[in-house]
Amino acid sequence: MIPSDPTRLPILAVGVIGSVQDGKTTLAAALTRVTAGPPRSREQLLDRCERLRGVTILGKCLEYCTEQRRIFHWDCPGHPDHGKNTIKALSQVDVVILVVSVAEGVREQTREHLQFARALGVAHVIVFLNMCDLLDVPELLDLVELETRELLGACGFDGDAAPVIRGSAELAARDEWREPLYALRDALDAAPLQLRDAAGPLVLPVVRTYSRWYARYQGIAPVPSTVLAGRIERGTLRHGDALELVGHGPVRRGRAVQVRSFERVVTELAAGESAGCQFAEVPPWDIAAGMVLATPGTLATHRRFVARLALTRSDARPRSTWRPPFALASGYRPHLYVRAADITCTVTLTDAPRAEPGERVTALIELDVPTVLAGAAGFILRDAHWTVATGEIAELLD
Ligand SMILES: Nc1nc2c(ncn2[C@@H]2O[C@H](COP(=O)(O)OP(=O)(O)OP(=O)(O)O)[C@@H](O)[C@H]2O)c(=O)[nH]1
Ligand SMILES: [Mg+2]
Repeated sequence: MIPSDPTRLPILAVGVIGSVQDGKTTLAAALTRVTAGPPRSREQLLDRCERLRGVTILGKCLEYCTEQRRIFHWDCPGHPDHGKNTIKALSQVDVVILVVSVAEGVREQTREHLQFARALGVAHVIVFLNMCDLLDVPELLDLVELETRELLGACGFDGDAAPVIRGSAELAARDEWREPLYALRDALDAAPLQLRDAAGPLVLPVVRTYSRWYARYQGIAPVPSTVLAGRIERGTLRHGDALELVGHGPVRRGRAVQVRSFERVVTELAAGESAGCQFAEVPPWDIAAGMVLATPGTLATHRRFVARLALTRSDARPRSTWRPPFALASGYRPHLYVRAADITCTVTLTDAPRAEPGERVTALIELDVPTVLAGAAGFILRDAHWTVATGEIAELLD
């Protein structure tokens, strides 16, 4: 039974990952049918452009409740071209559901998404073996499960302990085979919660922005403002607070003139909540995803830091005959993803002139623009659509 006031339930943010067309969006639609919240179909979860392409591009956050948790469900894109959107979604989650189609087995993005999740500090994974309606040979299902558990172990998760559920999202979304979805709901109820500090100074990494700068002329907004969306990492966001945006250049000061949680306008939101903040006085062209909304004077930005890097193994890309495995040398300039920020950087190896795929090395990293690095769980280095390395910050310099 769902309590009368679901906003009092503890929050669990879940990212649903897996390779392209493995059934993540269909699973989201199926989950809305076995939990409290408006039921949605797969088509309703895709925007117009996504329906035309047939694949998820931006990812979407849904809110629903189980008996014990209020779930923020991030439906991530699986296509390799949209890895950046997957990273931004995963920067806001506590646990992940890995969807693996038993018809296809483990694929390249299955591994890459697990690599993202691990690098961003996610430790708990639930596996959903999807499309079991297409393949009902138990031995083959066992094989896919074994392969998935091995992959989890290789990516730094506890492969033996992870719950693995076999089912079909398509049938569950048609209300035909719901038992696996009940098991998935129970696994979400049993997933570990993260404790967050709601009393400290505010930290809200901006993931998306929406302009309301001209809306006052249309009578929609009373003051020119920009809507910032993201998940509160620490502290409490209150209506009327004077706040500052830190990162990517000079600090911008403004005021929170409206605070929203999904469709609800509220007066305050605590750490762990997904927030939309109408931020007055700063135009949208001065705001970039990756900036952090903070209590004035509490956050510093950094440009240079020492990092421990783990280079992606070359065998992680079994079908990469057309692209050489990446060795890394000093002066290399990939994109660095930390929280919701995406910044070009220069890597200088400190111990050796060159690092090969699969190696672990120490490097000095210099960002092109300063950003907030303190407290970040980890970061990802990518070059075009290919993940070069994941890493953690060892020491912040300046
Ligand atoms: N037979 C069968 N088809 C399924 C199942 N789950 C999903 N599908 C189909 O697989 C196709 C892709 O499903 P989506 O849910 O869009 O896959 P996705 O993982 O969200 O795809 P991307 O977001 O683009 O990576 C759709 O045509 C679904 O109808 C299933 O359990 N059984
Ligand atoms: Mg999808």
